[in-house]
Amino acid sequence: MGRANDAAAAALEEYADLFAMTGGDAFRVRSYQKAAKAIAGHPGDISRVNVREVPGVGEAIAKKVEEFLQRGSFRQLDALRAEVPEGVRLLTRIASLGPKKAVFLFRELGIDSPEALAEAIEQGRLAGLRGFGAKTEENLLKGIQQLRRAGERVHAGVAMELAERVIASLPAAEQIAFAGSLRRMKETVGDIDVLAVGPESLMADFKAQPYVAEVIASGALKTSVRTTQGLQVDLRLVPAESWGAAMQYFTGSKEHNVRLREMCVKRGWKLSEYGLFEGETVIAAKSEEDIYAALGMQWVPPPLREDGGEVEAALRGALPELVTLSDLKGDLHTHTDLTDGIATLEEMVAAAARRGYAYYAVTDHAPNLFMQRMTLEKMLEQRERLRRLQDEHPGMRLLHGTELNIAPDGTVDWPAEVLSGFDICVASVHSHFTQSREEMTRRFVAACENPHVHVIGHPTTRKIGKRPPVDADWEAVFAAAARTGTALEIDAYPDRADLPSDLVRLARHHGVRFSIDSDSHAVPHMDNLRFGVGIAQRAGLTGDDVINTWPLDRLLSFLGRG
Ligand code: DGT
Ligand code: CA
Ligand code: CA
Ligand code: ZN
Repeated sequence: MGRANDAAAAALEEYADLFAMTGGDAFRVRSYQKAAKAIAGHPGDISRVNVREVPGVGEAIAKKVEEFLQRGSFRQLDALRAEVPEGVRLLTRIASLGPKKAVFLFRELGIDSPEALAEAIEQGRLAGLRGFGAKTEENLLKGIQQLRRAGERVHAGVAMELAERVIASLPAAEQIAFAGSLRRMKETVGDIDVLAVGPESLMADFKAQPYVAEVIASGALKTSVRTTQGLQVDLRLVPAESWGAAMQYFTGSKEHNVRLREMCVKRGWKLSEYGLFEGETVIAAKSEEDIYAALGMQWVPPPLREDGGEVEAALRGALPELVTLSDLKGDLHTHTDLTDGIATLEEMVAAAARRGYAYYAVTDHAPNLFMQRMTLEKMLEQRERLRRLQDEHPGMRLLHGTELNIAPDGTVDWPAEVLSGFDICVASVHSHFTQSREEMTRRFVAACENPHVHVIGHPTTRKIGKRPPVDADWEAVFAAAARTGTALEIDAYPDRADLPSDLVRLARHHGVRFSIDSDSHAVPHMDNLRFGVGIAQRAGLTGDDVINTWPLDRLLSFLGRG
């Protein structure tokens, strides 16, 4: 993403928030938010092209963006920043506190942070204020506590494991499923939303589970708990006849749902978690498919429900045919105990065969990752072992590969004559994460230009909650990958989730191909591919975009081994 696009989008978003807080018109707030999103996702660099070309950017917004590009801010933003301090904006993240009340508290009592609000409540300074009774104060304190704890989102791997555990723990449910960001396969999840049809006793069953650390709120139809891992789970009981409507509503995203509700309003219909209604008459409620069909559109796969153009596409019947897990014919990035994996080559290959793969690559680390103690000799021995294993697996092509280290100057571990002996070379950044943007960009471009490098592994190198992404001019890297026919990896390991879906989408604009890999270091890690597929789906990828959905001969010719 171009820096200018990101920065301008962030400024517009900030402006939208501040505008809402100071009582600005909701319609205009939405139009700023939409313009920010469109600019962030626009493939062209807005410091070079006319920003008026971006859909949703009218004259007034274009002027603001142009001023921003010239001097890093714009007049209206400066004015609102002066009016509303940073801490006051944090107040609106407290669950029960809207923007207007937050600004009111600041103006009346000088409360400028969640901490200051907690203190004011404890000192009784809110007593007697209109709209702030004892019950409200209690809710605010709870909200502040939640905000403190909810700072962290977890990656989809943690969330999926817990969601599946919750579902398995409630056998009395007639129907049960998770919705929310997890169903949309977001790379990080704030809380888990589970819907169920079943007896009221489900709520008691839920609260009694060993994974429950604290019951946050409990009623006949909804119970929220904090689990021993700290993650919140909401369980909602829904009527069987509105199962589809409830799944639709609670899957979100909120932005997607807002779009659907707008379409309904135009027709005089109403869409809620109970169904799609015309007056008292139910038009659709039982299944999601019915609801989307009644709105005259294709059913939208959850990973696309982010108001990123999917509503328009579904209305035209033009949704992409998304890549699925069963499309994947093999894995192109895996490790064994020759380096930092824990399973043997034989165990990994046997596991791949059980999965019915048409091809499978072993890509242990190369020598420049010194702690792995790799040598050319060990690598060649492994190659021989793999060739012998090939005889036992006539239906699956075994590929001997390596995961190279991209040095700070963009070179890799071995000379060309060694590299050409591998069936596949993945190349990744494993060191010097803090190079400047220019250096990092040159580094990736050089790796792409190396004719022996087929795939760039986990390109941003981020680890969710642990390590930020490296800084690079991704547009330049993606252009180089497309030009050189180098695939970019979607590393499915859920704490990596790398590339993330917004960058996948952008890379695809440049014509890049992708490899969805597990980066397995043990047999069970192979199951993680589903998270990579989720990322690919969020980016709208089809099977053709993903090299490891291709038949063996097409893959081999991509690898120059045809
Ligand atoms: P998260 O939990 O932060 O990862 O993201 P979500 O999308 O799971 O959000 P969450 O848990 O707050 O709500 C689940 C879905 O329920 C959300 O995607 C849309 C729907 N929803 C919840 N509250 C509202 C609301 O106030 N308005 C609208 N339009 N939809 C809501
Ligand atoms: Ca959620
Ligand atoms: Ca929730
Ligand atoms: Zn790696």
